[in-house]
Amino acid sequence: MDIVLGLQWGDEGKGKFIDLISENYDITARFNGGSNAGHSIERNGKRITLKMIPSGIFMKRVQNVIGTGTVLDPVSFKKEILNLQLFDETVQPENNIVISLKAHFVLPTHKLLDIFMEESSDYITIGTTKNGIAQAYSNKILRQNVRVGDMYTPDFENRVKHILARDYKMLAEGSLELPSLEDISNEFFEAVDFLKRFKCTETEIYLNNALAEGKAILAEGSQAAMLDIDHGTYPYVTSSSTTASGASSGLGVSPKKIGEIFGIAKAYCTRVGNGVFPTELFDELGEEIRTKGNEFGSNTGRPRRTGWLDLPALKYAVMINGVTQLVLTKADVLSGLKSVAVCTHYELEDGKMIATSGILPENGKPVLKWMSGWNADFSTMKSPSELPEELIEFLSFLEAELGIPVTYLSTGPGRNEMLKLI
Ligand code: 2SA
Ligand code: MG
Repeated sequence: MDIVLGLQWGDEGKGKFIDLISENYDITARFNGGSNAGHSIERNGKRITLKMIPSGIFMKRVQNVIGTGTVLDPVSFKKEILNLQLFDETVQPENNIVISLKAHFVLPTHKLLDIFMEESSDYITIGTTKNGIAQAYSNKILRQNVRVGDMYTPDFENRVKHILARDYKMLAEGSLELPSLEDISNEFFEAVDFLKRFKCTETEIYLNNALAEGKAILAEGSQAAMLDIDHGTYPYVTSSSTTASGASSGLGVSPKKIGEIFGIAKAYCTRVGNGVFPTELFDELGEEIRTKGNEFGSNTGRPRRTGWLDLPALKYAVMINGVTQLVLTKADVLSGLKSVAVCTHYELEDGKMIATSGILPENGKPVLKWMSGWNADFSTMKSPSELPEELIEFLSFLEAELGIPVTYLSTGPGRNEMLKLI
């Protein structure tokens, strides 16, 4: 099993890369997160953002697994499937999606509680996507939640109704305008009925049997290393394991079965939501990168914060994930700049330099190395031999610093705008 992971704060271009390489696999599998993901894929000049559906969905022979480590919102999933069918009427989601019986449900009140907590001064404001992710995962950990497999049991409806009514009592204490309990409940159960059209099974067994038959699996990470619940910039993180070990536990596939680990990073950094961002640019250049790179949340439309590449954080992400190949995206967005910067260290007040870290120390500041910028027409580029010298130097610098090869370089948003370097 190979894995694709984001190495920064998300939106590195995972969807596009997976769509491209999924033809080499029999199965793509999501192992974490839920509808908070936004994996953008371009097809025939049109763009779609997948939230819960794995990015292999456009390959007819690829099966797409929604694994045990995910949280599934049936209401959002139903909308996503209907939207997908409008986008491309040839896809056959009912034949190509396999869902874990052990994946947890996101309930309608989880989403309302997410909004409630984000807006209440009693809680830290994280800047979530308001998809109820933390609420579903916390109820899973509390052992109070319902799972996909529960929808086949006779007391499912009662259990869900009980949870919804209980959550409503808490929500009623706030000032949030609430939809009627009956409406959200009906919408949820209708969506659960829709979900029953899909194959729901013990995906651990499905995946391990597939491996035993020699099939190739690609695990698709959502969000990214610096948003990992354990290893990210807590508390400004998502609530799942976004790293390589999360793929193993979220799918029930042994770490011994893991092969290549593709880490995706942008040539600069972006972050959406709150939290530390050592190399953030607050000036016009930051705005220029945002506009040129179309750095807006693919689902929520939120403007993304922009900044220079953060090597200490990237080294940390490569280390904890055991990344074997780096895929670099968005270098084309920086084209035309006279010089580009990379943060190589965090410098502490006493002059001590930190080269690898998942947290910017409180009294630390980023140290920037300036390199010559590049200028090229990436839209017509067909071969690595056309790469400008300055960019080749930038790539060599990254390879030397990270100790892994850069094997792919994205040259634009389109499906085929990707160069294989090695
Ligand atoms: P949540 O909703 O509980 O997971 O939010 C917690 C933090 O995780 C961040 N997060 C994301 N960051 C970047 N991209 C994400 N997906 C969408 C996209 C987001 C969008 O691809 O564009 O459309 O806005 C994503 N999902 C979660 C989030 O910003 C919080 O910092
Ligand atoms: Mg995204």
